[in-house]
Amino acid sequence: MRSKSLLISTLIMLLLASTLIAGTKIEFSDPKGDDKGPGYYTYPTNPIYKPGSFDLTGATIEDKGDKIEFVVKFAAPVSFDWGDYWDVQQIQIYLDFDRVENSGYTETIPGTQLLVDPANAWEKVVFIDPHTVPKINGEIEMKAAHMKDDIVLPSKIKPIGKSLKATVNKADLGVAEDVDISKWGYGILMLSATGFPGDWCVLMRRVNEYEGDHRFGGGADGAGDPNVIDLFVDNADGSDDEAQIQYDMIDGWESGMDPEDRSDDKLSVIKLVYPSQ
Ligand SMILES: [Ca+2]
Ligand SMILES: [Ca+2]
Ligand SMILES: [Ca+2]
Repeated sequence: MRSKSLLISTLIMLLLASTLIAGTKIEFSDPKGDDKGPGYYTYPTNPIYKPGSFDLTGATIEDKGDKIEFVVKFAAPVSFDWGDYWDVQQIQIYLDFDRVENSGYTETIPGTQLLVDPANAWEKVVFIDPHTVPKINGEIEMKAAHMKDDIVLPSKIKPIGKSLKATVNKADLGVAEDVDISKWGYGILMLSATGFPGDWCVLMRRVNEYEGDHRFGGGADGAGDPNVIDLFVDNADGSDDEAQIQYDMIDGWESGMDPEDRSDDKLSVIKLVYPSQ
């Protein structure tokens, strides 16, 4: 009698455990006010770049069975004045599936101008951009053909208030339905989208030495500076020290003067966030 009830309770526990994995939800936070890249970037001067538009505040990543839902939050409401689907944000989410040194890419999408630590080399990147799918695919084909199979577009993106919610099919990531997403590494980067990018940039807006109507300032006119305004770092609990960790992580870049000559550039190296660590 006793062993039977033990068996039943074991079965119930197993059932609960599998339900928990299917419903895995990861939450990240990011401090406010660190939307300055390495600590000294400034927004473009045109009023369409509302304060806080590029300031990440949090993210949730939720296992939904055959899909994963990514909600990325920032400090200002999404606007819809001139973009194809929304106006100014571009978000890249780098995923490290195996945490094996040098397994995957250490470069990022061309124009991002960062490298990833080889210990965190990524397998897939989710690309969240306000342009039409044909426009995005054309840009990837032209400028990032060597990694096009590993740049994954969400099946659905919903701008809601101060967030973008992107739904991604696990099949498009090439992972099994029972994968444990809490074991992955995440590199979530905030950039700005533009329909008129540099000819080696996949739809991201550049940072220059001086800010302009549609250019961020504080970087370089060459190509060595990261075109990233905010990112999640360390264990992404949103504590104040994460601002400085971010600044230190993506500072140290070097750039020549000529954006077309990238031989004299030195890119900064980022680490991803591992929720299970
Ligand atoms: Ca932030
Ligand atoms: Ca990897
Ligand atoms: Ca940050």
